[in-house]
Amino acid sequence: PFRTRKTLILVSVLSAVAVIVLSWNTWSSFRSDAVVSAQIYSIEVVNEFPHDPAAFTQGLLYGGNDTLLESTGLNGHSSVREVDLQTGKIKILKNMEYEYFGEGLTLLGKRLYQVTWLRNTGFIYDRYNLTKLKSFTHGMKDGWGLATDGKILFGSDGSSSLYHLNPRTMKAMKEHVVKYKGHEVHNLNELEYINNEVWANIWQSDCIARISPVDGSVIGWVLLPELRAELLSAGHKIDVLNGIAWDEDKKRLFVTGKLWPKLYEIKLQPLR
Ligand code: DDQ
Ligand code: CA
Repeated sequence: PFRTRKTLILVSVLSAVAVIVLSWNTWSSFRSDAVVSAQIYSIEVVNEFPHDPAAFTQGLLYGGNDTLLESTGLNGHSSVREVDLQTGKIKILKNMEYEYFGEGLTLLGKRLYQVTWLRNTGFIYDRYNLTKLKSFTHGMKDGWGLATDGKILFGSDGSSSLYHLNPRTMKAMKEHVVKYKGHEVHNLNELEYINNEVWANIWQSDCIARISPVDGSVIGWVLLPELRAELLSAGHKIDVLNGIAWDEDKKRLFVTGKLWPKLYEIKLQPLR
């Protein structure tokens, strides 16, 4: 009886270990599958709208009521503006001082937050008349993109970091390195918060990364080379894709680029 008891204990311990090992393997393969299966999307254009071809778009968001709020760059051409979606006409324009190069823009409550390139300086404007209310410094290495979930701000500085910023201090509360299958994704630029994800234009590419704000992992890629290609083949002197805006009410997704004469409303098509 002693032998059998010992065997029984051994068998139970071994099977317990086996269960733990097997479930751990299942769990890890489930986890790595989740990363590997990042969905790839192409796009379909649903609407085209005029866009100021002199706007070096650096920040873009939907302002409600068929308006867009936009930040433009280049020294001497930088601005924050409210634009009519249908006509592309500027409704309110605030030009910035020569020393500032406008970058990311986001709206939290009634305040518009804007960062600038190569100066650790940002500005807060009144959303309705675009009057400058104050300036701030921030906790990023540079000012590229901004977005918000309605509570905190997300920021990018051209590196692979996605920052969680405290809107009261503009200091970083968290910093995630954005990765796709373990590889760092650099050049994060203009941002947009869409359905619990942060979407980022990758500078000098025709790609948008869909990023989990929880850990910085890339959960999808949107590939849209045809927009820039079409504008270039029509002879337009344009720069890169930049500017994502989401209309939460009507679920409309808009993209444009630097010096692009058009702004596109697009829909995603999963590939494969
Ligand atoms: N950034 O948007 C990627 C942060 C900066 C883009 C800088 C582009 C500089 C263009 C300078 C042209 C001068 C005529
Ligand atoms: Ca945006």
